[in-house]
Amino acid sequence: MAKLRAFSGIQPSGDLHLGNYLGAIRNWVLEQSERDNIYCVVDLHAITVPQDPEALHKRIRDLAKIYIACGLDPEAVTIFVQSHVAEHAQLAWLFNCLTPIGWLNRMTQFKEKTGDRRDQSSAGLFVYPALMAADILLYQADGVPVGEDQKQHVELTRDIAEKFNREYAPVFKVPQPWIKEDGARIMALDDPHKKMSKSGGPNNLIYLLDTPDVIVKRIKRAVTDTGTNVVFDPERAGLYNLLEIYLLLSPAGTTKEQIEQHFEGKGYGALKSELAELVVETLKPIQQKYNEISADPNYIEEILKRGADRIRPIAEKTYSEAKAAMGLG
Ligand code: ATP
Ligand code: LTN
Repeated sequence: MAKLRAFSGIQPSGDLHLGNYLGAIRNWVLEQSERDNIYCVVDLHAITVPQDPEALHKRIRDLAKIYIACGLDPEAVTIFVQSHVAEHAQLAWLFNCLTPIGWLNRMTQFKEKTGDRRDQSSAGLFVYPALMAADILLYQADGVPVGEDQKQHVELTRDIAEKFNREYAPVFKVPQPWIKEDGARIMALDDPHKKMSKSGGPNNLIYLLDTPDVIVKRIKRAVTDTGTNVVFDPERAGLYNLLEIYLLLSPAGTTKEQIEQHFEGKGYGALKSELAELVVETLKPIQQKYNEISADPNYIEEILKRGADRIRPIAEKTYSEAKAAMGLG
């Protein structure tokens, strides 16, 4: 039986953190052998907000290196840069013309990101979900492995595909959001009621390339409550978040009960120091691999070129079908 195709992407808009790893990349890595995988560095999405050109160029490469350092096998998985395949922007235009403004107005991420500065934000930021739909639909992906915050965008992608298929011709596969229950929403260390995020300030997150000292410091300072017993209680949001991270980084098959037993009578201090050790040990091989890959700049350039060359024909085929269905050309 043919493998199901996964497509996902991350913006090269800042350094990656533990939330990005646990909510997205780690799942890509764990399931890479069961699927046909396409993973993109979505640079066209990054320019929806101002970027320094030189820094952006570097961050695109750094993000692709992180994908590989986290364990994606570049021989088996396609890794590429969005702007290397022109059809993303081209199909996005067709979708901009197909998508009602009302659908875009409902996107909570846009509202959260712009707040009361909506009129100053770019038109690109507003139509960003149509570009994301183009990314996914160009490759006829079956599913989109992402964190919980992207669910609404994947649902919009489904609506766009269905509208196109209904009004023109059945060109697009309608994809599923692939969101895991555990890890889909890692919370900020300094405020467990907000998600861990690149834009949430330095004390809210742990970067994948942070040094052990910084990791220990951030976890020690993580906000918890005045309780003492270490149990998975969703009402105690800070503690729950630390335990979720601990569970996700523990060997496969570890249960919540085993973790609660392990910490019985030990208190929050013990949890924090063991968790810090676990995070440091998890990130160590990722950081080593990242440094290895960085030693040869040509390595990543070649992978990205090969990746785009490999999947461009799929994008070209889908785009030409969509164009023809709309009567263009
Ligand atoms: P920003 O702060 O700019 O919104 P971000 O940190 O949310 O950025 P993205 O680049 O938007 O990160 O997300 C990349 C991937 O990581 C997406 O699949 C997203 O769902 C996932 N992700 C981001 N933050 C978290 C989180 N706190 N928990 C789980 N998954 C997350
Ligand atoms: N919107 C996503 C990034 C993104 C994406 C995609 C994710 C752009 N295109 C296609 C999955 C599939 C974000 O901000 N994390």
